[in-house]
Amino acid sequence: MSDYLINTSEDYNNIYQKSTNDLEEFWSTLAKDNFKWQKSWNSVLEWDFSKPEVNWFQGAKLNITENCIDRHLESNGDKTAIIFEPNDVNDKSEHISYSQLHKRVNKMANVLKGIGVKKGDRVCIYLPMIPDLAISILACARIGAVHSVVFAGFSAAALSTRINDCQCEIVITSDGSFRGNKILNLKKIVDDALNDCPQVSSVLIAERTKSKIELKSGRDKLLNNLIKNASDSCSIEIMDSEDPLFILYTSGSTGKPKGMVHSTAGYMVGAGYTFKNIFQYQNNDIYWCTADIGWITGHSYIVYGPLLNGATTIMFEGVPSYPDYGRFWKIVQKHKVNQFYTAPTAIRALAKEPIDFVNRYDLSSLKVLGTVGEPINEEAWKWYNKEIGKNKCPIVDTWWQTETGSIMISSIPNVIESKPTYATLPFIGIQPALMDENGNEIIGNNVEGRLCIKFPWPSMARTIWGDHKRYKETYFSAFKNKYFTGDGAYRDEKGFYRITGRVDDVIIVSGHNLGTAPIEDAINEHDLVAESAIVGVPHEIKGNSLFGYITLKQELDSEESLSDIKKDINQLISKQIGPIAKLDRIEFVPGLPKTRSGKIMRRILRKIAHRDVNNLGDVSTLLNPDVVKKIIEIIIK
Ligand code: 7RM
Repeated sequence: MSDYLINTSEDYNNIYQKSTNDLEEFWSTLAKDNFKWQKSWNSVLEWDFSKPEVNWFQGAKLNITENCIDRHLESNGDKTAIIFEPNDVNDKSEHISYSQLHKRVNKMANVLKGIGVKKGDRVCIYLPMIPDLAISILACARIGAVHSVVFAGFSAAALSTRINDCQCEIVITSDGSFRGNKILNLKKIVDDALNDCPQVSSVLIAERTKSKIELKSGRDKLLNNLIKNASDSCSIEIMDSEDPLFILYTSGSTGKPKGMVHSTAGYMVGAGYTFKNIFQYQNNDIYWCTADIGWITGHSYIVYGPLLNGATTIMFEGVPSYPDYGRFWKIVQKHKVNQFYTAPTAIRALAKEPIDFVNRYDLSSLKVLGTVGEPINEEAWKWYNKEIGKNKCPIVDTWWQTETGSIMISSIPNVIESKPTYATLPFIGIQPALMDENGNEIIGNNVEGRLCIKFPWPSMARTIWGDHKRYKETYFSAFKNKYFTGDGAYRDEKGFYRITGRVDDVIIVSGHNLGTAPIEDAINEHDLVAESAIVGVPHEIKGNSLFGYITLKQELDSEESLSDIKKDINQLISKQIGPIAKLDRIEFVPGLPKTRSGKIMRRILRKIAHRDVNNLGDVSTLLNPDVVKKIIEIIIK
């Protein structure tokens, strides 16, 4: 029996060694001894990055919800699985035990079966951070349906694109959602989206805000009634290891979002093992990740990772600023949170507020702090360490991606030391490589390059839904036989990694990954816009803010009409993508710098937006070098 727990730096060194000496032996022992299987595998790993094809634990049978719920029932049925902390401070929090969760998931699973959902069907989940969200996810997994959660801040257009891409016929939503002092009418957004999704046959509606909603007869069904009448027992669907568990969309550098497909067994092993070790979760700890379940962080580290370990996980419905900037710390005190996992953008926003919002609360329960989503700057790191961790909580800066399924590079509390702005060392079984622009691996330390991963790991995404070719082009073509992350990284003298940021056209704003292309597509829908280019500029709180260069089809000189166009542009973006993608600054320019093959030179536009114009590099190869001077005059007045 080996759980490969990492408690000391010796453990880490030994287990890491073991995992890289014999990848298959390591992962198969871990998988066999720590998870419940209905049938064992015939082969541990088959892979070929040139296709790319990756199969883990082939031939094995399992259900992930048996691992997340059923196997804890006997010894831990009364233990709290989920603590739901509502948006309104005056509302009571809800504690859902493992046995209650079991019943609620079964009921939901039976509701889904009742409307005809079968193994392999895709179900779109568009819900706020309420228990129904976690329950719906698990209910899908229980009956072998593939869940596709769409973040409930996305617009109708973004939702319909995602529903149609993987051809969902079922949508689960709610009447509305509470966010701070706002109420969002989710059902209305779904109705708008479904105008473009003729294949959707059923919409299940959870009750949350009790807002008035319109029901389309034959299609829309209130969940409450169905749940009441459903049986609370539901046997598990037996799944193959490589059956898809879920699809989750992530922005790409070209227009369409990519539906990353995660498979069942490998994802389970990755999410379970990383959670336990990186957060050093102990039996009675209370763990809280502030992410939204609409993102991968919520999938792996609010739902699956914690539940696989029989942990208690908090789901928070609200926002850090409501009713005031002390809300996070109030929740930490209230539930005596032991592990707290959030994003740099939240840390920066809270660090700007008076320190009294922190000091009002008792944070002594905290043992481990985590950060994820984008590079954390040193100042924010230090504030988090001192003001929240009181200099006694190790910080895990966890680097990973939607595509990787689970954490890839991170320190480990009391095992691998924290170092400000560094994700530090690769997790067990992960072998990173830094590559130069000619495709050669950069050996040694104190070097910087493009971050790749050399060998498969269990929780990696297997494909992009409906577009394996794009999967290959995006991740396996830049560097031969390696997975390319899209990030740059620096490796210091000790071999610690510091992620330096994206090297492609993805910009991370307040922790949301935004591709430049879909935003530009939205802007270009404006009748008067000829062309646009988006770049990111450093922003104190959001990490980056969006700066848009726009060229118009005809000259307009009235300030008033220009400012109307700016408003229209942001409205178009809100409608197509969501308010998170709105531009902070819009500038009208006479042209965009382009290469001879017609590619917009974002590098130059980025530098100008950064006011770094003395070092633009070689602009002589541009099709239109004059335009650069004109843009500089406009931007740097
Ligand atoms: C988990 C998640 C992935 C991208 C990734 C990076 C950036 C994530 C860190 C980070 C520096 C970190 N998935 N990123 N974590 N950069 N330090 N600890 O965020 O698919 O939404 O984003 O986020 O650029 O490629 S994601």
